[in-house]
Amino acid sequence: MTIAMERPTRGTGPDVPAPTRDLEQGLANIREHGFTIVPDVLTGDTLERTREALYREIAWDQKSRRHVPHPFDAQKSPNVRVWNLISKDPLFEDLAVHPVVLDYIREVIGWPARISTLSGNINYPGARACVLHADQIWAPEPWPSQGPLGINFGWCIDDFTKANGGTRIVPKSHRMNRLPRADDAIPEMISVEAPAGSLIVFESRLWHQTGDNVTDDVVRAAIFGFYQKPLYMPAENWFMQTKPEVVRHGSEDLLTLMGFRDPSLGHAD
Ligand SMILES: O=C(O)CCC(=O)C(=O)O
Ligand SMILES: [Fe+2]
Repeated sequence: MTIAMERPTRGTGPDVPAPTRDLEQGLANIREHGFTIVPDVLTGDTLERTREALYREIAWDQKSRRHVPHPFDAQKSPNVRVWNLISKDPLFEDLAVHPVVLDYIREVIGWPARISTLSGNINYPGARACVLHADQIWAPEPWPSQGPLGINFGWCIDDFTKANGGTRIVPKSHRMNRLPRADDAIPEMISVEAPAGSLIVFESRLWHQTGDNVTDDVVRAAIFGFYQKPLYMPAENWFMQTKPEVVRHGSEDLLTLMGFRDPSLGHAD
């Protein structure tokens, strides 16, 4: 499909809710716009150590030639994804069960939920936009009218700008309650611009994509945590890839999200 590259607006505007730390306001933003931005969730030393840990894992993946291109990303684009973060550093476990994340999960899709992925998405200079999509792409249409089947959390590990490929969003597109189609009119998009440490929270029907990184030397690193109602299969296979020490020592919330606790569909004892 052809994607509008122009008219992304920055910051706030009529369709861009102001960043808020207030849960009720954030939930109202998600209902109205499909997304909300929570500022200063990671700060100071925690943000710095999380950034170091992410860049360390990227370097290791590249050194060990593990990088596998993701089908969403433009071919030959310098966009790198890093999987299975939960097993790679306790700092990433903390992101997966951050209290702000758990609050939104409970309110938007309910509890227990499943974590589908926690992955790094690093947009290097020259990286091209990924395909416009909604994250519940796996759900056959018509989608249920009651609400989203999942919720995504984008951790800004570096500053997000329009130029370095901050996530592009089609505000209110969640109300279409379907995937974008090739014959849709070109949608108006905004580029999320937010400082490192911000959290972008968007429900799974919202149309969005990684932006183009048109800078010469500014990297945009992010971590995306996607959660869904527990009857859907996670994209990452936690039973296969999780380190034994995480299974032994992870928090109850984490193990519930990964399927190690809740004795329902697809659980493991
Ligand atoms: O990289 C981004 O800004 C968006 C990534 C995304 O859409 C996804 O991982 O589902
Ligand atoms: Fe997505």
